[in-house]
Formats: sequence, C-alpha cells, structure tokens
Amino acid sequence: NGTIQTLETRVADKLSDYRFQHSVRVRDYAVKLAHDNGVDEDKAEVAALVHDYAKELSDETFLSVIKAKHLDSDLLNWGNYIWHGVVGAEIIRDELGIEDDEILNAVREHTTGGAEEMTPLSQVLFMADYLEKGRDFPGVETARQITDQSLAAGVRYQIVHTVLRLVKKETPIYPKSITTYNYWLNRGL
Ligand code: DGI
Ligand code: FE
Ligand code: FE
Ligand code: FE
Repeated sequence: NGTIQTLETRVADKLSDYRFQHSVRVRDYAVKLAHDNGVDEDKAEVAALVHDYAKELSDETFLSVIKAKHLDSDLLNWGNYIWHGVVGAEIIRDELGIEDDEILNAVREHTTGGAEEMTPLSQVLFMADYLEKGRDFPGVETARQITDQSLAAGVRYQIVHTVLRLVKKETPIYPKSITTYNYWLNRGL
C-alpha cells in the first residue's frame, strides 16, 4: 500500500534508526493483536507506525505547541515521556495529516493507557508498544501470554507493573496513569 509506504518513510526520516526499528516492531505486533481481537488492522498499523513520531523533538518544541494550541497547562509540569504522546498527537495531525480521532487518541494514550474511554484500538497500541519483539524486561513472556488470552487482562498487567516500577523508582506518576490503574484493577478480569 502506497500510503503506508509514504508514512513509513516519513517516520524513518524523523527518528533515529533504533527508534524507527522499534516503531516497525510495534507495527508488526499491533497488526497481530488487531487481527486476533477483531480490531481494524489498517488503523492499528498507522497508529503503531506513528506512535513515537514526536519522541525525539526538543522540549522547546513541545512547550511551544502546548502554548500555541492552548493545551492543558498542567502539561507544563511533565516531560518528554508524557508529551510525546499527548502533544505528539497534535504534531502527527499537523505534519502527517492523520485526522482519525481513534488513531490520534490511541497515540495520546499509548504511554499511560486510559480508563473507560480506552478503545480496543488504543488497547492494541498500548500492548504492542509494551510487548514488541525487542522488549526483554523480566515478565515480558508472561505478559505476552496473558495478552494472547485476553487483551484487557494484558492492559491490566501492564498498568499494574508500570505503576509498581515507577513507585519503586520514586518517580512522579502522571494522574492519568493512576486513573488507568484504578479502572483496570476494578474491571474484574
Ligand atoms: O516511548 P516508548 O519508550 O516506546 O514507551 P512509552 O511511551 O510507553 O513510555 C515512555 C516512558 O514513560 C517509559 O520509560 C515509562 C514512562 N512512564 C509511563 N507512565 C509514566 C511514566 N513516567 C512517569 N514519570 N510517570 C508515568 O505516569
Ligand atoms: Fe512512546
Ligand atoms: Fe507504552
Ligand atoms: Fe514506543
């Protein structure tokens, strides 16, 4: 597909080789998860290819977009790890012309997840970013097996373990990550 080829080239030009390779692996994993879960594979492919498109932009660039677009001023208290998804979605729409709100929301949520508003497409991207073949953290194989059984159980596993890891490192936790944690913990999986 020519559109996907063009998109892939745009992403490759924007990112270091290692992060582009990560994006390609996320694409492969996202298409598989989409297939297994009845999610639109073309949307999953696009969302995955572009999800970290903004990750290597400077803090100054993110700060100027937050101001120009009047995004939530609380964003000013956070950093690249939150901005590249939430603010990155605006940059992806402007630079790549992707207008699909389901795709843009999946990119916005790919780091923190989301609560009841999290669509199956967004769950697929969240899990593919966590599980792509290059990931090798302790527990990744368990996480892959759980996600093969149930996408929602995978989302729960990831958010629990991410919050645990952040607490252990005494790192600040973005409020949306806590909302995601509470929601998926109580879904009775
Ligand atoms: O962009 P990637 O490295 O592929 O992965 P990502 O966007 O899922 O995560 C980016 C980083 O953000 C990762 O090191 C984990 C971290 N992170 C996720 N949620 C939070 C967080 N960091 C803080 N401080 N607070 C959070 O709530
Ligand atoms: Fe990311
Ligand atoms: Fe992620
Ligand atoms: Fe990523």
